[in-house]
Amino acid sequence: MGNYDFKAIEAKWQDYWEQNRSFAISDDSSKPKYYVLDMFPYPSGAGLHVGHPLGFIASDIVSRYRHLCGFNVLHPMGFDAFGLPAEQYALETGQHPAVTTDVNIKTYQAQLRRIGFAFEPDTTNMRTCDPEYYKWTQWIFLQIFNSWYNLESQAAEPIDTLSARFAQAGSAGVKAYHDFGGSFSAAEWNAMSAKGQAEVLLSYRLAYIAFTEVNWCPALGTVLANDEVINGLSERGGHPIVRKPMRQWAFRMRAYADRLLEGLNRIAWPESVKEHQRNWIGRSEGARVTFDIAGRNEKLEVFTTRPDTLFGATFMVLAPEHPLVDQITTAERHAEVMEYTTWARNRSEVERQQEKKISGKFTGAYAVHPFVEGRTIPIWTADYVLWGYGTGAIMSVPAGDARDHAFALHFGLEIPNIFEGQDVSAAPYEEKHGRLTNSGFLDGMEVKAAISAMIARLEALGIGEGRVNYRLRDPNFSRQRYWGEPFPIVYRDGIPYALPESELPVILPPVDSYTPSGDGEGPLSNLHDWVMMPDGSTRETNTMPGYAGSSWYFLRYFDVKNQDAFCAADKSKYWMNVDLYVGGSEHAVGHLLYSRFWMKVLYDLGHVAHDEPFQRLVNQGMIQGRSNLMYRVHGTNTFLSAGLIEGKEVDALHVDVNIVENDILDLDAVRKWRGGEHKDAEFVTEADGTFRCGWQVEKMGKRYFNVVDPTVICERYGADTLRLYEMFLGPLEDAKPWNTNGIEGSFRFLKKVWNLFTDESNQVALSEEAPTKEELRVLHMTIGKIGQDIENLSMNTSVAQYMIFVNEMGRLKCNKRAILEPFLVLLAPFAPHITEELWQLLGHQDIISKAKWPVYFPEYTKADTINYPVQVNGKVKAQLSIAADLSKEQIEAEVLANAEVQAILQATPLKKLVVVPGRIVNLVV
Ligand code: ANZ
Repeated sequence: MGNYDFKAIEAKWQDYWEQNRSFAISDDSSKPKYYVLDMFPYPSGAGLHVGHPLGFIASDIVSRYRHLCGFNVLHPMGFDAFGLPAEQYALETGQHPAVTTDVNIKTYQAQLRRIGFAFEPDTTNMRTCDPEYYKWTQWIFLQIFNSWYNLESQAAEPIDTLSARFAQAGSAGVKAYHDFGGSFSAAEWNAMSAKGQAEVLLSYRLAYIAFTEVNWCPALGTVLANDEVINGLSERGGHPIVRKPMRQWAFRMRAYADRLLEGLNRIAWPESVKEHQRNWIGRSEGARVTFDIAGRNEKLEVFTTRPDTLFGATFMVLAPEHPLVDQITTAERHAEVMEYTTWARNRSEVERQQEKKISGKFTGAYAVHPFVEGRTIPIWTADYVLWGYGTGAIMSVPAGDARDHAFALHFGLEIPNIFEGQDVSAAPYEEKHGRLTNSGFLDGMEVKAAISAMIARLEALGIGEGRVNYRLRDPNFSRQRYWGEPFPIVYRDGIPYALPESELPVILPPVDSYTPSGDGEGPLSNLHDWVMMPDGSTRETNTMPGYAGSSWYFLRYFDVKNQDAFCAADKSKYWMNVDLYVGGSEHAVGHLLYSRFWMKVLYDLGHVAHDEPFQRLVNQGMIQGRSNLMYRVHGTNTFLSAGLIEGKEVDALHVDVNIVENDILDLDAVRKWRGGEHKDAEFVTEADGTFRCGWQVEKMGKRYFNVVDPTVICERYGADTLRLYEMFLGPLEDAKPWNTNGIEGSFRFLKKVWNLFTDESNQVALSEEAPTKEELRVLHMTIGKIGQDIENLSMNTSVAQYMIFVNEMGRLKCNKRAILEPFLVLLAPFAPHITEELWQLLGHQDIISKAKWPVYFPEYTKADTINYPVQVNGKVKAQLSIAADLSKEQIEAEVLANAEVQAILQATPLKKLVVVPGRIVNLVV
């Protein structure tokens, strides 16, 4: 029995892989490629805990497996390095975010290296905050800025093609996704000043400036995206959010709504993530209907998915932000209504949609019902109607829509029973069809048909049309912060212009203070000399948001050193798209949607050959912490072991899991813990002298003292044990608690593997004998199972199979090279260090990482003999071992010739013999 010196072994091979660049990608594009990607980490000050590498280990196993199968594999790992936490820290401590980010990255790199990942060596220092990198983030932004969306070709095109069309034929023939209010002829266009033209183009560019109401977080001094706001509070820090109009960059991502939906059908993602994106995009078919306003010239336009319910509309509602509110509200109501809209605009969207807090005001104005002679409909404003959706105005059908119904009830408005003989007040509204029965042309129709008939009628009258609406908003793309990419944009005369490519990157300048200016402008606006350009133009002082660098990083990994392009076209054609993407489910509609959008723009402009970045997505589950608790008798300084607390009034205190082993507290350590906070406490132990802790599962985090550092585990048990154990914890996609107590099992298993190959002097001593069929059977079952498990990312069951294999070898007393050598290759993706070492000891010149995955022969897995239970009148009386390749008749003959069977038949004659080949023998006597 040898000595498994994992520390020396792991250090040796980590150095070897690094020095020999063992996992560098090759330029040989004749080889099949495999691109396996992890969501790259944001390097936080706390470092990695054992939960973080879970996905990385799974992807590393896939990557090492693909290497062994002969693929050109790319498994990169860089850093998402711009972002709020580093800036928050800078605000608190004055330390430059670049400095703390660099320190954190180095910690991460050291931690990751210790786990023995097969990362592509050129990628492991890629950082989104590196000017070499963000030069291309800025470049891609300019690509988006310099394009427009052509609805005819359903693609982005360079903005020059649009100006050319305007110059030739004016705005009329152009079908674009835009927000330009008017129209112009070619002559008018050509007569416009350069500024005038630039202004018009801004309404067409895919990146544009909007003064939009945003989620402004005073405490963080920044604007947050909708998905960064949870229940009216910032996702980070839980600070309150107010609505504030602000100069923002935004993308016309809505133009891509249908393509973003369609693309989902072509990718292998978890159905839940796809569904999340579909809901986020929120395509809904309906109609726009235009109403006259009694006694006024203005018209009121609504969006409805149920135009067939028009006869049931009893009031109209405008969003508080709707400009018509101010115009149509009658004089005597004006002050009251304006007070209301001011209040309502500052409520968060979530609050506004909660039915409990119904609010609204009557404007005093009326709309005219288009079909019912003399019927007018009161117009209200209420905050349950959102300005950003549809037209920001609705027709309310209390008999058809739950929110409208609740509103009508609240304000005592008319609720007509428009159903035939049904009591609508008690009806579940979504299930009923809110439609007036005496509506003539709709009578007796099903909902779908009625909707179409109504749209046809509206179109014929010129007061409405069928419309598709999307819930998706154009996302904001700017922050009033320091630690992000500067925009390659300058303003002249209030108009933003792109800086020439030759001026990229626009370097983030140093600042003295990270404090936002207070009025919402970011710290860069304080740098007068930087802001003012020599030619009098001024720089954009916003920076790009957190998702800028992560929206395209997967395109850089295979060409990190490229100085001439964000990546070479032939390389992206070869490497994209990502074959397997592993990451957390929290990015479902943020990062994963933005990346798809960027990819599609780059595709339209001809920069990449694919329009979907990630072919297969897997969300790894969260590893929760397992906290330890110690119990203090209430109001005293006496702690009781967990077995002694029954009937006592105790307070549970978290204690550092690192000074607890198998739930037994290290009493010396706890007295020294936290500066000796408990040095005078009394600890009452169990009869056996141990002090036991309680435990509970919760998030892994500093404040629960349940953080386990992977490096500590690697030092104690080794990286191979850590890798194996993380996979063994359970299915990759499940949430599961970390429990250091269980790790011994994985460690013992690897020691067993070591001993299977080595003798007392740590020399490998394998026999050259030919394998038996039984040995081959176990080997090939293992080959088949592991390969399939890795493809299915079912790594926890692989670990079980390894254990079965090693136990079987023990049982069979097998130490044959022909069996054990291929097994090492099978184990290598999970436990790369120990397998490298044994492989070398076996005399191989090349490393195991360059070996070949063993070929699977299913025929070996078939057993030589089959064990048949022999039933007599339904009861099992004997077991017969019969050769597996016999025919039914041969089996019958064997059964009848058997001594045990003959003994039975001596007593009673056989009536019937039934053989189910491969399964069972039945005798009826
Ligand atoms: C009349 C009606 C009758 C409606 C009925 C529904 C049921 P989706 O499917 O989400 O697109 N709506 C339209 N714009 C709105 C806005 N800005 N804020 C709040 N609500 C708005 O839902 C569209 C429906 O939501 C529209 O159809 C409209 O109410 C409402 F029995 O019109 B409906």
